[in-house]
Amino acid sequence: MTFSDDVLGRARVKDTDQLQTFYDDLGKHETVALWTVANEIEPWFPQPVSVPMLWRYDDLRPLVLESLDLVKADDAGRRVVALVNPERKDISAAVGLLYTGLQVMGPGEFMTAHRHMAAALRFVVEGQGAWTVVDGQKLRVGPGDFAITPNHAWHEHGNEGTDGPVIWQDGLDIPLVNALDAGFYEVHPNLYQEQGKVINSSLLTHGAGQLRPFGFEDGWTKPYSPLFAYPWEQTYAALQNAARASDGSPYDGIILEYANPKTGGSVMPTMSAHMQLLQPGLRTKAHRHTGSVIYNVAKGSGYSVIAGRRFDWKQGDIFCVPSWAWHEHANLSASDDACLFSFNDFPVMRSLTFWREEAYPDNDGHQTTN
Ligand code: GTQ
Repeated sequence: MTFSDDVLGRARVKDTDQLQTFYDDLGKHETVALWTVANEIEPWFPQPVSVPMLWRYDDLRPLVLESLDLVKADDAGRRVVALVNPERKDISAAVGLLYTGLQVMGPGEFMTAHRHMAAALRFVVEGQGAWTVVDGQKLRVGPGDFAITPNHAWHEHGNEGTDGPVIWQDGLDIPLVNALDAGFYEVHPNLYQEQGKVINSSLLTHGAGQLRPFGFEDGWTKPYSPLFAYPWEQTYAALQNAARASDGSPYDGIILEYANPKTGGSVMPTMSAHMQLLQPGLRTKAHRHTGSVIYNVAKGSGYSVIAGRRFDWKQGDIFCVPSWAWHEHANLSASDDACLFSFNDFPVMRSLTFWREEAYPDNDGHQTTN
């Protein structure tokens, strides 16, 4: 579909020498005639600057491991290889206003505590022994686990394993926070947090799904989930169970949102996350929506068609879908599951009433690839 701007109600002023002089005069006073920029700043529909991207884990992993020997984690602050959209280098975003990176920690390594306005989440890609202390609570996380670091919560990370490095994916809303000029950052006054005695206490207390604490742990008033870590085994079992009873979404297969057990809503106010199961041979239909999404292939292999382009993926690969881009997914295997972890800025879209969604109207719901 193409839209012409040459319609009543859209800016359609023809240039003249006299107007050009007028525009120059406006420019001298740091002003502009709205009608010269109106169609650009008020597009008919979202025009993301970010492009669809796929980063292959086979390409990134050797570089991430190389950084282990090159810089000390605490010297770097965080030893992270950030994934940057070629069109968003100015703000270090992977897509839209979302940041992502691969963080590596060697055996026995740990870092000092800090907090910032940006919210963070982690998806563990490989390695045993990772921990993070969030709000004074120590969480142990392993491959496939999802964990949150809500905004302004103190956090510090480490790897107490002995076998080898841990690599996890960080997801943060740094570009969003910066776009709103709201960034603050603090180093912990004692460098390290005091820790509660029980490890994974939020999981032990709040991790039983529909079985909620009754008459205790009621005082939670923070605007994020009291559950900080979501283990892979529980997540995968939930997907398999749902698959026995439902076909899931036509666009995403069996897809589950990591929820705040207090509200049923997203884990944090700015970002939400999903894990989805694409059953063997499944090909979803295309849709598009406002909001940006970053995926990590948790299991299996397949492909996604994003804005008409096919991206083949396998475990560990990271790819992104810009706002309002058509997208659909396929599991190529006839025998094996594929699982996609993803995180997004949907809570921002919803709370600001910016959420829009539509199904691909043609070709039985499938894009033609170019
Ligand atoms: O772990 O707090 O990848 O502050 C980028 C910025 C991780 C973190 C990143 C951060 C962090």
